[in-house]
Amino acid sequence: MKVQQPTQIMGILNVTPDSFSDGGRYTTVDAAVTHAVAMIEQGASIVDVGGESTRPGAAAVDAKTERKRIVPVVRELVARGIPVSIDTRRARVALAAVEAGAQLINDVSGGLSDPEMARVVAETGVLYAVMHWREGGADATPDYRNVVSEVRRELKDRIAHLIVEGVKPEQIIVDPGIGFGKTPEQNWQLLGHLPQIASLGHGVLVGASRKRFLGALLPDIHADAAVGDTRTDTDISQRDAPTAVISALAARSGAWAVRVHDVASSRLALDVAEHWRIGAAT
Ligand code: PMM
Repeated sequence: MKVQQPTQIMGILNVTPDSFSDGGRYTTVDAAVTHAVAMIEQGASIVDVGGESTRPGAAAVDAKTERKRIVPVVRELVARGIPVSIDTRRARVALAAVEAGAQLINDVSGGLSDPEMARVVAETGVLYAVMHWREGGADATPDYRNVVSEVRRELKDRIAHLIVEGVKPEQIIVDPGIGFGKTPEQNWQLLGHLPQIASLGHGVLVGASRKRFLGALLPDIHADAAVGDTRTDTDISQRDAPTAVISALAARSGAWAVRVHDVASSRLALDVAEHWRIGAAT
């Protein structure tokens, strides 16, 4: 897989019992594969398999559990010719996934969680998505003076470290880490300044799908106390429309890929953005 335009879709496959929006659904290999095949049919170019939830307050899993969750799924997807990305912060889990055929390592900690990660990336030669992350991850304190320049600078530092460790520039993809220890305002600032992140000279991956800051845009369907106050599937899927709009705008800002749960709505949004681009160019 190469970093290229137009904007690609990375479909999310969380094989965890507790991910924030789809946790518990794809915990059998069969269910996971069926969902991955559907995402490819709907227009995803790659499926991002994750075995550890990164949501705020999520329980940590050990490496063995994470590996046992993801490797059989990666193997099955690769056997069907589906390009696979592995969402992990652990070098050994990443290596096991690459040995099973994964083509991209997606590390939400940008290499900060595991000092061995850079070596695995350099030795395997696969693509590496470096997400912006500070200690504490989703629970980190959002104490930025200028979130865009600080995220850019910290990503630049991570890239410099990776290059020293032998990773090739063309292997590196950057991600501003939307929702990870950032306020809603900071998330919007990062999205609004994606070209500044792109100016690092690497493909940009954007992961805003169904995140909490989008929920704040929706009408308050819990206003009536009699309706109850538990979040339902409908509440979560209402975030797919704002997610799709972000996909289209991210494409206009030159994103390499968007990481989304609902592939069909983002596919449509990207197709609209592409027709718009062609319309403007002809
Ligand atoms: N967000 C989540 C997990 N992995 N990876 C990248 N590169 N970027 C993200 O923004 C990102 C990620 C958390 O969302 P999920 O629980 O829905 O997977």
